[in-house]
Amino acid sequence: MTASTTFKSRGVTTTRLLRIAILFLVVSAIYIFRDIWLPTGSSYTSKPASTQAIHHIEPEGEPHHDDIKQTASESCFDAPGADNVLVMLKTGATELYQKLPTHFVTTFTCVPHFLIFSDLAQNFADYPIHDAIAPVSKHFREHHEDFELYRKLQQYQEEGQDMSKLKGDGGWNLDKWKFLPMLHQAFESAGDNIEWFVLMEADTSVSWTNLLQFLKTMDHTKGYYLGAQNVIGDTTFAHGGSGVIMSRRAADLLEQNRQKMGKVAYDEKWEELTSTSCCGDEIIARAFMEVGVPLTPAWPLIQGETVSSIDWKEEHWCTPAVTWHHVQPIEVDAMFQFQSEWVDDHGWDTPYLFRDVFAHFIERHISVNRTSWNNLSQDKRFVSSGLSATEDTADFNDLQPYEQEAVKSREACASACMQHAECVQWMFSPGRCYLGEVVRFGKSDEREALEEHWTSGWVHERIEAFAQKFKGCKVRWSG
Ligand SMILES: *[C@@H]1O[C@H](CO)[C@@H](O)[C@H](O)[C@H]1NC(C)=O
Ligand SMILES: CC(=O)N[C@H]1CO[C@H](CO)[C@@H](O)[C@@H]1O
Repeated sequence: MTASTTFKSRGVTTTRLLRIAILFLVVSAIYIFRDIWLPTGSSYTSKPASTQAIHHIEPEGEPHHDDIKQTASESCFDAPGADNVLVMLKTGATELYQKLPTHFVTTFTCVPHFLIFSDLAQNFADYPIHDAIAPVSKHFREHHEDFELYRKLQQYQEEGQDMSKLKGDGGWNLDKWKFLPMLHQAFESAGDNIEWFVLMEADTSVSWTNLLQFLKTMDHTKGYYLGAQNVIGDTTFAHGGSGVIMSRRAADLLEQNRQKMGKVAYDEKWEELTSTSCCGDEIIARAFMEVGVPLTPAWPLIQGETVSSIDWKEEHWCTPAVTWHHVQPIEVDAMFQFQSEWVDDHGWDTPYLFRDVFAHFIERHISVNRTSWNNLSQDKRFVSSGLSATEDTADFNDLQPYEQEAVKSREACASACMQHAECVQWMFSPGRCYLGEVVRFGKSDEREALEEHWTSGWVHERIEAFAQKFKGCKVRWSG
């Protein structure tokens, strides 16, 4: 709307004002009565109505189509399948303010249904944060040593103190108690439209487009419990931080079993098991096993590494990248921006693969050598005899002459890499030369308190040749 059109004539201005007034009333009504009209349960947090309303307002006057280019982030809320997924984010009160805000302004702007679970009930702006631990029996909550932090958090909340000060104070012991109670709360409150449940943590990054496309490859009426496979004792479980996916059928089987046994007896049994287990994600696997739903391995789609630490090898290259773990807020944002660009260019039915992530984030950085850089090369280690070495380092005297030479300079180390046919990257610090047979980007060690910093380099032609081998490869959806 511009001033010139407004002052054209009185008639036009009045009609316009009327239209704006009606629009305003409609939008206000939608906002005020949204709880009645929208079928979501009260435990659901959906996108704030103020931003949702933006979708309902038509641009005033002459539409300027080039000004209102629909970007991925505007349309992502309506992405196909989005309405059938409930995302649960597990966090803790000590890290909440550091890690949660980024998710709200990135991934969660696309997620119609999500629940935040923590170890303390509170609000974060307009969003309710649920206490996952509240349903745990009183005798554990009030007396068990694992719950010391839980009790302390409540005291800090009452006293209006900053909960982040309690960081590192037994958060790990408390964490395992959140898992199963949290699933029950989500499973019980989910609307009929929910076909998939996805559990993530505050340091997990989820690709919304790849996740939705991955879910489309499976049938939610079958029992699925998926994730990055890990083993403890004789339990194979989905690693929590990498992300866990559960079908509606699996959720229903679990809840039916709990009903059948009686909720109180069931919960008591699993609390006892939790008290002796190391980890909540392992407990989930056992609870699903009990109802005949074993883990379906989903690594490497579901990933425990970051873009910097992952080994860019064959298994990954043509696989869609669904999650990352141990990510910082800046990485959550970077992946979200990448996804938005990707969807703008490719729509919602083409997944991006690890190789696309590599092309976007890594390729341009590895054409140069980097000083103060630890590239995580570790397949061959040459260490001069005077220096401390790890167990798997070969005896210096057993090395080939050029390998002994490699510990003397970065040039010699780079040249040793060229002499090993499999070597694609090297890292050197005086007295040490490590070679890598798979690309890992690594990170700056400039700020680390090291006596000697590393210099790293990559063999660009060999990496290029590796990438060429998979040109035109088929998308690998199975783990
Ligand atoms: C990296 O360093 C090695 C050893 O000094 C050298 O041979 C190579 O040319 C350098 N590569 C680039 C891209 O500068
Ligand atoms: C995987 C690996 O090689 N890690 C090493 C990276 O370099 C640091 C020193 O900068 C070592 O402490 C790590 O063991």
